[in-house]
Amino acid sequence: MFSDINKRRDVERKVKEEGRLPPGQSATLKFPVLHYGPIPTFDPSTWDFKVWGEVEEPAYWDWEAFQKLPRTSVKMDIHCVTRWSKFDTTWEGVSLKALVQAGLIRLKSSAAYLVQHCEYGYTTNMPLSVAMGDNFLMATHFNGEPLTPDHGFPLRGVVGKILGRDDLKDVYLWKGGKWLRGLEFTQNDQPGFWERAGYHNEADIWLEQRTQGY
Ligand SMILES: Nc1nc2c(c(=O)[nH]1)N[C@H]1C(S)=C(S)[C@@H](COP(=O)(O)O)O[C@H]1N2
Ligand SMILES: [Mo]
Repeated sequence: MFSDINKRRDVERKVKEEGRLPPGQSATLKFPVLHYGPIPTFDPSTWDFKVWGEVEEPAYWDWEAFQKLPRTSVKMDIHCVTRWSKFDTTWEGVSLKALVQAGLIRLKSSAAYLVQHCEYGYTTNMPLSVAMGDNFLMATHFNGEPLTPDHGFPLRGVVGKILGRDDLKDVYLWKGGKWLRGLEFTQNDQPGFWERAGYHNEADIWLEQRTQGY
């Protein structure tokens, strides 16, 4: 539809003027789906969430217990390395920073990196400083609705840019693992699925850290 095309152009012009369009990106009004492999099924009676590694004690929550964790909502712009950006997306779920502040996860001082562990063995890594930012969320809801299966239902990591929070590090969306099942804290960096496949380890969207060695 012509009106959709015009609307997309208007949004792109606006975010560009506002300095919100990272280099090499274009705005989309759609919500593309990107992942490797099949979409897992969800069974609330067997789903669980584990936290292990450099923590004082491992944590374990089943689906019911996970619902009782403190919840946070955050508005962000999300940026995929395949060059689409989606603006003003609202996510709701559980923040790692909030869990740590509430003493629900007790990190050892040796914890320096986070590995997100997802269904089918997908992993992605980031420094603890990035994972503890307000722009990393373990999300159950997108724009007020539960996630759809293709976007990571029932739980996914999501990372993006919070307007005005220039103190935070902004990384590409692959650093948010869909169908998230656990967090591992490590002393040493452990490149994840796309990072081992040639994507950049740090993934800064403003520096266009897309791939390694090209
Ligand atoms: N489990 C899993 N999570 C994943 C991926 C994947 O292949 N598997 N791909 C990542 C990539 S490359 C992107 S851009 C985002 C896309 O999220 P979306 O499909 O909700 O847009 O998911 C990320 N999370
Ligand atoms: Mo991506």
